[in-house]
Amino acid sequence: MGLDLQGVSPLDIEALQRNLQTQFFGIGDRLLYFPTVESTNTLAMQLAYERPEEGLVVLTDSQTAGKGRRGRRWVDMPGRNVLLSILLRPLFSPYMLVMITSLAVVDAIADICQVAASIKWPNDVLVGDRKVAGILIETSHDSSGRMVAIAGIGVNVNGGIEELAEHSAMQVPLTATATTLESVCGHTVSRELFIARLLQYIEKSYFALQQEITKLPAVGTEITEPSSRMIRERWRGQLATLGRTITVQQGNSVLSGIAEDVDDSGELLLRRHSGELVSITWGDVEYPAR
Ligand code: BT5
Repeated sequence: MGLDLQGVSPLDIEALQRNLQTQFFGIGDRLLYFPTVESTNTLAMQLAYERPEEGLVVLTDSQTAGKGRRGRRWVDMPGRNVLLSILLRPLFSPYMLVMITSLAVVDAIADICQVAASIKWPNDVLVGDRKVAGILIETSHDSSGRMVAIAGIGVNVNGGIEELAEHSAMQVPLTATATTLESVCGHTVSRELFIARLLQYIEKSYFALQQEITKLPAVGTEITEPSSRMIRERWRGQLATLGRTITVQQGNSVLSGIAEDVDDSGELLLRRHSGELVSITWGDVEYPAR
């Protein structure tokens, strides 16, 4: 079955390649485009067994089974969004991948749309209180025990939110919770430029972290701030969750309190109304109506 792009153009891969300023990510045969796939994350993880090199980018115009966390769905409008996965082999912990990818999305939005986005713990990118992008990090290990990670990123780029909502059959209507870059910046956005910028930001932070682990500074070189500390601080600074009264849904249980801080591992420190400080490693944060 052909891809029904409903009058919109598919990704222009040549334009993307012309604009790519990365060293490895998506360069040459590390860029794979498919008009439609089940899920770029699933495909990238399958490809990891044949092509384990870091920086392989899988791109699509439409997913038939886009994945969110814990079995949830990621909805897209064919031909309008950014839907990609990057194969990585981090020497560092996956929580830092959540940080560098969400920061890269915030930075690309600022560059391309001149709009300030923020991060909702742990991995949603919001404009105002509406979700514009989601991130799904999945990991596995190869036969030598080394980690393979797939960083999946979905960004609502063009079209209005009503159109996006039409593509979903979700209990919570996306019209109430989501937005698109076109809606917030008032004009259509080049997906090719956005992807080029996004990959550049992710590659820069990724290699800085890889090098921090493999290299000690040579004698006589200036000792700079370690990249991991800078990234943690920037991520913390972009977390719109901090200081807010929140609820955290963890399966069937709900915790509430004030999001006081995050620790070095990205865990959320929640001050419960009883005064107790609890560390949250997973869950869905909601902001009750103010
Ligand atoms: C995420 O999960 O936000 C991760 C989304 C990752 C999507 C990318 S696309 C490329 C790659 N390939 C994949 O198959 N996935 C990745 P989570 O935090 O669990 O949020 C999922 C929830 O967000 C859903 O239950 C909906 O409520 C909401 N949602 C779904 N689609 C949305 C959209 N397009 N915009 C805003 N919210 C959406």
